[in-house]
Amino acid sequence: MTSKSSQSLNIPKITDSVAVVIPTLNEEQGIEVTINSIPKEVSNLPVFIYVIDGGSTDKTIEITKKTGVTTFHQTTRGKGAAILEFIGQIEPEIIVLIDGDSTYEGKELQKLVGPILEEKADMVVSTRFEKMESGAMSSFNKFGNWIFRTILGTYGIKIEDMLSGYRSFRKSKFLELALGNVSFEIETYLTSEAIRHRWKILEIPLPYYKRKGKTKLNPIRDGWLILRAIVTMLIRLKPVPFFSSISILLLLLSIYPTALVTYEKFVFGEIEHQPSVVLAAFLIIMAVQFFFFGVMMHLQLSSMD
Ligand SMILES: Nc1nc2c(ncn2[C@@H]2O[C@H](COP(=O)(O)OP(=O)(O)OP(=O)(O)O)[C@@H](O)[C@H]2O)c(=O)[nH]1
Ligand SMILES: [Mg+2]
Repeated sequence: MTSKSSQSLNIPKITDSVAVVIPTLNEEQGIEVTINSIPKEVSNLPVFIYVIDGGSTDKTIEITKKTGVTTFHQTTRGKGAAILEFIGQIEPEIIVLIDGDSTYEGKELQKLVGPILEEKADMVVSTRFEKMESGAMSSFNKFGNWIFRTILGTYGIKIEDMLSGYRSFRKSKFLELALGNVSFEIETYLTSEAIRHRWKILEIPLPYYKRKGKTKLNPIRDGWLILRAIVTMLIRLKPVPFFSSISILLLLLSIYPTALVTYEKFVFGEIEHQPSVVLAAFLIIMAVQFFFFGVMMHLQLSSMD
């Protein structure tokens, strides 16, 4: 059976169990393999599979119904919105997210669930880069991932694979997070909120395969959304270092006009490039403003903790 109500009627208490949540949008080629790869039980807990569909027009729904997994129909748009819309209605306490394109190793579920049950981690993330099948990720996406990792690393946030779609956590802890309105970039906001709430994040390298079917990811549009989410993340998590780097950049830009007008003043007695005075003053004032903005943000955020 596949409706929400029948699921809760048939299974009276499933909080002590594991939910594998699969967001799908036209995944007829990968969904069955994904579902079949998921074990029926881990750590003696039953595993329930929930598909949240974003309006597939291919055979995805037909296949999920045939395999008998609970299928929700999203009323919003985007993978992140799909998860946020239904996660509160999913009964099991342990949640595992996995994509429906058969890129992740469903049969490794134990590795994601075990550390949560043993309280060794609040979130377990399967990282993709170490055991990636050749051709599973485009060079452009690899480069994007490297940029994001480097930006975060510069600010002391060591996350190997922030964008992995295969991860586990407790539902009760997830519901405490302020995730707001996310469309696709749920992984970034989830990571950011998890760090802000001081979750223990455990990253484990697991295989990552070439997707079946067509990607829903638009590298430019989604790359931009992810970058925006990263900037939001840095403002929230590292306000002083983040705004100080803008200050330093502005101070560096001010060196040339400042040096020019100072040189003219001392060597020729008057300043020929008057606009440079305005530019130098503007850049220096902005640099100071950004620095204090970061400090104020830090004070504001620490008073909210
Ligand atoms: N419910 C729902 N699922 C979505 C939506 N968009 C994408 N998905 C699913 O989210 C999962 C991840 O999407 P992908 O297109 O594989 O994105 P990706 O894994 O980052 O990109 P690839 O590298 O191409 O695999 C897949 O199972 C998609 O079917 C949506 O709007 N709603
Ligand atoms: Mg994928």
